[in-house]
Amino acid sequence: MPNAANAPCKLVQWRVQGDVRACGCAVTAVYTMRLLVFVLFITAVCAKHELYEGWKSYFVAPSSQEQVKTLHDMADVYKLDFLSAAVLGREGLVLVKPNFQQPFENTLKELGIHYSIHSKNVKTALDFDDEAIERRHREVELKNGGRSLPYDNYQEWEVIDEYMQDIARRYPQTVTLVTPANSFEGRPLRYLKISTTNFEDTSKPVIFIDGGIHAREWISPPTVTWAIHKLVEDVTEPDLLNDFDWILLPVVNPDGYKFTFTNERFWRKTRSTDQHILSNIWPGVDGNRNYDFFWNTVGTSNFPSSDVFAGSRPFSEIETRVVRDIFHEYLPRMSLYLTMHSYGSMILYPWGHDGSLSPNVFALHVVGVEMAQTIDAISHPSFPRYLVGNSVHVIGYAASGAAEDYAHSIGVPLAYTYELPGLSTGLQGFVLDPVWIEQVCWETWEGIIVGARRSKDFFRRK
Ligand code: 0X9
Ligand code: ZN
Repeated sequence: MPNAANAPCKLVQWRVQGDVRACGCAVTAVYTMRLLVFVLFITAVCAKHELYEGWKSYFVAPSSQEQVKTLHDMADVYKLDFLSAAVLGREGLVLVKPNFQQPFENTLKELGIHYSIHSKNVKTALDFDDEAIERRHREVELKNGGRSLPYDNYQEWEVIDEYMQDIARRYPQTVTLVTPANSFEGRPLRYLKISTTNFEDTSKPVIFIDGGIHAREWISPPTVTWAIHKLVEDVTEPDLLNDFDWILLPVVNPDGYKFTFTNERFWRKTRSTDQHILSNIWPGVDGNRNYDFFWNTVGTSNFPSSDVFAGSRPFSEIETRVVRDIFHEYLPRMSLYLTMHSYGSMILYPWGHDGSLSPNVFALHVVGVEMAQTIDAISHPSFPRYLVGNSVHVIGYAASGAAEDYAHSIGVPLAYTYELPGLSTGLQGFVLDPVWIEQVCWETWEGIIVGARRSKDFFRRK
């Protein structure tokens, strides 16, 4: 197997076409982005993933609800890290550290829970991922199709950030860049407002989509930047631009996201060090446990070493406060909120802390199913069909303090967590080879189109 760490670093290039070429400052911006991609790429391919030496990943396939629950309970005992939840009829993918592998396998055998090994050494699999990413970088010039942000490969934070600034400069009539705060480590937290009326026509519904709250879920931010692309650079659904105001926040958690490219591929949380006496040793809070909705009551931890540490209080994190403030600023007009996660091909709706249903469950379910059916109809056969439903019932565990629950609890009528598709067969790299990024983005956009249009119906009736 090729070792990406020793591979020569290649310059990344992509084609500049159409209106990008027509504008001098845009060309400069695109060259800046190229340079950024190059510099960041060197960092990425040189990462060695030593931390994951000897770790294994397993597919686990529970055959009853009881086994789903047992698996979930085993997470604490064996320090399991589920990259994709194991649900009935759909196997999950879980990382297991060396010390726990034998007892974990023994327990699975004892309980009759079916499993197979996905990767015998996670570090090796991550090196393989690096190689796939490098291969895509080599092909990028051929494939980029004139878009000013590449979808041939994972998008690093600096590249996304530069893209957002560039789009705002190039399309001042419709795009406003907002930077309400900096992240814990000082990166600008930015979102784009996209509107034909500068948000002044208050009869229009507002749609809010965010991504990247969980740092390691790399497929999430590109689905949000793709939405920007489709609303600004390549408008094939003009009604979506004319009839709605949009808020698009591709990376809620830039510190964590950055850390997954430079240090730990499977980092999930923020990077704050002020939340617990031990936060300097174990930084970070799970952003999706930090919202003020039954905060820290279920599926969370008080301990900062946990991947589901809820923080010291609701909205302890600047990153979640920024999202909260967007909800409140546009609440009366917000018809739809989507928060992009991975992976599992699921569309989840409230309530995620106890599995009970909202009074608006009919609308939530109908629109959720329509988005899923639309995606399934055009989806690549390699991806599983979408599952739609209440998050506890579909994903198999309860968790409080999540974004979609908070949004719905304060009055956003349609609020969903998307668990985007993943592929993890054999040694095909960890979750999704970069060749699939664009496929996921355009499929997901088809779902967003339907969700947006249907949200208008429900918004009028609000
Ligand atoms: O556990 C989560 O935060 C989400 N899954 S992930 O694998 N991306 O971490 C699911 C959140 C589901 N929503 C609620 N619990 N409300
Ligand atoms: Zn997530």
